[in-house]
Amino acid sequence: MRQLFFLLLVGLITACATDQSAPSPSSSSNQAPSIRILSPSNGATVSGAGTRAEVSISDDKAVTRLTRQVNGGPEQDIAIQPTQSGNIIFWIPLVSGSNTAVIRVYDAEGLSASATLNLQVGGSSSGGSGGGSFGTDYGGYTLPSGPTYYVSPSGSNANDGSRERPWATLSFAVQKLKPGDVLRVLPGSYNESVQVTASGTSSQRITIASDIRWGAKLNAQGNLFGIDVRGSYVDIVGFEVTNATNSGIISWAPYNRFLFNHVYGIRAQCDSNGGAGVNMSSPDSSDGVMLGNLVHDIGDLSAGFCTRIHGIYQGAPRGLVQNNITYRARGFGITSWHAATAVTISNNLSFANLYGGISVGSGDNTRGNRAENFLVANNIVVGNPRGISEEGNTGVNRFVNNLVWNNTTNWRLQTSTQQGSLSLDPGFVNFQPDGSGNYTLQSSSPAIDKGITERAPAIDFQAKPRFQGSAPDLGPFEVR
Ligand SMILES: [Ca+2]
Ligand SMILES: [Ca+2]
Repeated sequence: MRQLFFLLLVGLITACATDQSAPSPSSSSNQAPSIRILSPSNGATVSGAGTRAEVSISDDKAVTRLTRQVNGGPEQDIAIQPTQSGNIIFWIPLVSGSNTAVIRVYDAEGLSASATLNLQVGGSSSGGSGGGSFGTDYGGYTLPSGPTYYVSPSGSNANDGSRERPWATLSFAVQKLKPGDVLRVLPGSYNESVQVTASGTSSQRITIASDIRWGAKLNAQGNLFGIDVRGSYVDIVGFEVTNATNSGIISWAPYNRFLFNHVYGIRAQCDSNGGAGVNMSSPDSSDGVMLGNLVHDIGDLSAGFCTRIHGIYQGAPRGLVQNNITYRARGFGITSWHAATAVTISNNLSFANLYGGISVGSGDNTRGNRAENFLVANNIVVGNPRGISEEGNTGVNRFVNNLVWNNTTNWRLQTSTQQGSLSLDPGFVNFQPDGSGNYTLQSSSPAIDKGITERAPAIDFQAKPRFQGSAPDLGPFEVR
């Protein structure tokens, strides 16, 4: 309340000041918006094909448009919700050498302000900035601009959750969230298992995000789950999660989204409970999205394969499983079971799992569902015992333009056929079955421009634009 009053006071003072100066060409009561660049700093040298940027924007009414213009190219819109003030994170694509980026904000009346960044790109230009071949950028993904709260390992749960006075634990912070709220979790270690019971709405989702991709490292301390989502319309974004004994991130309700997380070292047992890295196996978790996650080392690999422990697990209707990288799970890298039907599995990479790469199936559910009307497209599946298979109760599914290579059995379909498949070396920059390689595609890769556009994600693993060249590339990385 005090903050709101302060803003009103500042608004009044600013408005009065303008009334006494030269009249504005539009309306004397409308102020131009303002913009301040928080990162990177002007003149900085960065590596890679671009950089994450953060700006602070404000207007007396609302900023309605944000754009970037790089090296004199076209002015490109960055998707934002209208906001009176907020911080926006976005991606600036860069080329080797000197770059100039102009970031501009507009209000609804068309008044604008801009800030200019001069940036140098040095060194290697492969992958994103930092983090090895997987990259750790949110790219073009931006956090929504609702009421925002913060958590920091150096915070206190006696604080008010502001940027200056952040809370200390996720478990405490998530109890405060209401529809439309954004929780930004600052980099550092969090030793806790988090249960989210709040729900957003279809127009006011709740966002719980690591402020920097994989910067917030959550150790579940041997509890069943790392992040356990019981509510609906909740986004879990960019966390590193490890040391859970059933699942890293799990949903029990519809309309949740798990985006850009890194989940590994999940020690699920090979029993009737099973487990997964990223888990939407509950028949109640329909209409979910699992996109851009890196998931590996799921289950005790030394004990051999287990058909109950998977990298990514879909068990409900109409899910989207896209742009994920999954390897070294005891079962399938990506699987569906229980009540899964009409699921889209596209642009994933699944390799070196102990049972199979991707499976489409249903069973063990009380609702009588059959796995049918799936679209499985644009995936790369390499070096598994089974490549792509149908299991259990299946109907007619579509398997289109997938690359399957060097699996013991590339295809094992029951009730469907596949079209447009490739069985060729995908031409990774450096394939290593233990995850230490670089899984972007060489410029000579046969997987470039071989995807279908139907239901392909608009962005890739690094949240760079998917639609480049004549068609989407296969796998999680769009090269050109
Ligand atoms: Ca204005
Ligand atoms: Ca392409």
